[in-house]
Formats: sequence, C-alpha cells, structure tokens
Amino acid sequence: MAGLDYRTAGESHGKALIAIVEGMPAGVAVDEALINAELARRQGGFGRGGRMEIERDVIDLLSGLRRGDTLGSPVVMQVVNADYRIDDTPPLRHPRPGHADLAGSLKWLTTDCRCVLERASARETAARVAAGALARCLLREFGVDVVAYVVGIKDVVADVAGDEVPEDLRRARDANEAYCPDAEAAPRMIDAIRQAQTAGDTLGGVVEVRVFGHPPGLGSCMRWQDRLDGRMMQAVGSIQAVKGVEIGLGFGVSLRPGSDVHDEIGFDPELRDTPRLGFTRRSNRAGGLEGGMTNGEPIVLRAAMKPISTLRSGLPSVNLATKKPERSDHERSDVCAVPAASVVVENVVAFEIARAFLEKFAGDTLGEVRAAYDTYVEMVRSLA
Ligand code: EPS
Repeated sequence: MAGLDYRTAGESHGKALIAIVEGMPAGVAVDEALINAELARRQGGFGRGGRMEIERDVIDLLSGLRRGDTLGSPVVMQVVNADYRIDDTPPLRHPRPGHADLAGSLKWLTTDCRCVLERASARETAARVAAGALARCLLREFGVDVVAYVVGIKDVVADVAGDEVPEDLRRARDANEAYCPDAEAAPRMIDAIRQAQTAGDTLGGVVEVRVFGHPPGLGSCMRWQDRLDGRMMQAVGSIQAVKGVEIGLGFGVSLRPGSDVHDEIGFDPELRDTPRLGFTRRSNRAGGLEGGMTNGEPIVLRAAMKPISTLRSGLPSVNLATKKPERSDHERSDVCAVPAASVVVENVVAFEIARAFLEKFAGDTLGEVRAAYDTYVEMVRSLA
C-alpha cells in the first residue's frame, strides 16, 4: 500500500491548479474552512502584486470524501484561476535573471519563455498549500501543530523567542501583514518592502517554521532516503525562490565546539504524558532532528528566499530570438512574497510530517492509525 503522497498540476494562467493527495486514511474529517483559510493567507502578506486582487483562491473538493470525511481514495482539490488566459498571454523573449526563463527555454527548446514560466510560477504553491492543509486535518487529530512566520526581510531581522507556544506565535504573527511575530520588527519589514516598491526593486527574506506536539521516532536512520531532515529540506528547498534551508543551528554548527552544539539529555517523570515522553533537553540546537529522526523536541527549520526575479526596471539580459542584449521583461509580479512563502513553508512541512507520521503509524482508517500511535506511546513509556 502506498504511503501519503501528492502531485500538483496546473499553470499560472491555465484553467485551474490541482492537488491530488493519495494515501490519506479513511475517516479523517476534512476541514474545508481550514484549507481555504490557508489559501487566503497565502494570497496575503505585505508586498503582493496585482494578481492577488484578481484571484479568490478557494478549493473545490472533487473526490475522496463522503459527508466531509475521507474515504481512503485519492483526494482531488481544484483551485480555479480567475485570470485564465494562457492561450492569449504574449510571448516573453527576454529571460529574467533568477527565474526559470533561460534554463527552461534551453531545456524545452523554445525562444518563448512563457512555455516554461507558466508552470514554474509560484502560483503552483496554491496547490501545495491545499495538500498541506489537508494533511493538517490528520495531524491535528494527534495534537501536532505547525507554525511558520517571517524572521527576516532583507536586513531587518526579527527577534523570536525559542520557547513560544504555537497559539501565541500564531496570534503574534497574524497581528501584522509581515506575518512576523516580532511586533517591533514587523513595521520595519513593511517599510523596507515599501521602499523596494518605490525603487522598482524586490526583496527576499527568511522564514522560520516550528513543529510542535509530534512524537519522537518519525523518519529513520536506516535508509538515507528516509531521513526526515533531508526530506524536509527537499520539500522546502523545492519551493519557488528558496535558496537555502537550515535546521536548528544550521550553518552555525560549524562555528562552535561540540560542547556548545549538542543538546544535553535529561528525564522528568512528570513529563511522561507529553509528546516528549519524559525526555528533556536544556536546548534545542539540533532543531528537533537527530539521526534523521524526530527526537521529541519542536522541529525548527529556516528557509532563505531570494528576491522575486521580476523587477519593474528589468535586468540586463538577452533577446532569445536575436541574441542581442536587451533588458529582461517586466511581468506583473510581487515586490516581496516572503510572508506568502511562510504559508507555503508551513503547509509543505505539515505534509512531510504527516507523511512520516503515517509511515510509522500506518493504517487504512484513522482508528487504526490512532491504535498504532497509542500502542507506540505506551511501549516507549514502559521502556526499561
Ligand atoms: C502568484 C501568481 C503570479 C505571480 C507570482 C505568484 O501571478 P501573475 O504572474 O499573473 O502576476 O504573482 O509568481 C511569481 C512571483 C513568479 O515569479 O512566477 C501566486 O499566486 O502566488
């Protein structure tokens, strides 16, 4: 039986975006409002462009449900594009440095970058968000929560404490359009985006995501393909415009001795009933992952997003047909999509956690998954 997996289909100005999710157990209550709320959040955040005024992303659940619960069959979700005009979009001959335009045009042997960019566009992330939000309907049955937020826009860096509870983090994040829990940094981020907009430029930044409430033992050290750290990096690193992913201290591990990197282990019997199953750490520099497996601590991962590659004034480029130097084309675009990317990161990470969860606690129905989960927790508690 195949595990949890998903595919996406659709072009930026095609008829629709599609997510096909396979391997959801039967009996999971699907919260359509949650999925649509995530789609709406993805459309928002300060720095978005004109397209988001045209679209109202909502899912149409085409299959996989009966009376609101999953059946175990593939769940197909569709987001219709209001701006459907793929056949009428003009050719784009001047590849934008940083976009898929040049590499893709050479790959698919075309001088019209449009043939490539329609699929390369970050609009595809609406389907990824829908898939991830569906997976969260399963995760929340087990108290697993995922929160992502912006921690940097260009050189404006937020100060976010490591020991936050998910609800507090989410509340602080949702209080501003930068999607940043640091109320002091958020307006400075918004100012930086405003300045870039005036200058015809674009900005990148850093997103952080935390996973709470999951058990230890997700992922595996037995096959390199199963290591959860690598899988999360693939999932997040494949998000459009992401150029770096780090877990815990990340690149910072190289600057410190081992005594200042590894997280001391303790045990507190009073915490036996928590997802940590009693084991404690005085720090979480590993970011919740050791040996490619969850260790019970919150997962902490950061992603660096480059500035959007469509600049109002263009950048030096070449006409693909004439090979003469000309500036890159300007398409309607965002000035900064880091807040929106935080929603994508949150949901793709949720999907990877759900996938790993169902590998360890597999079952055709939610009841069987729950039984497997409860049995495991009981067995860890009685380890001696
Ligand atoms: C996006 C829709 C796109 C862009 C953006 C993401 O719409 P359009 O190209 O019609 O303006 O706003 O895509 C890019 C930044 C990109 O480089 O492709 C969306 O729905 O997120």
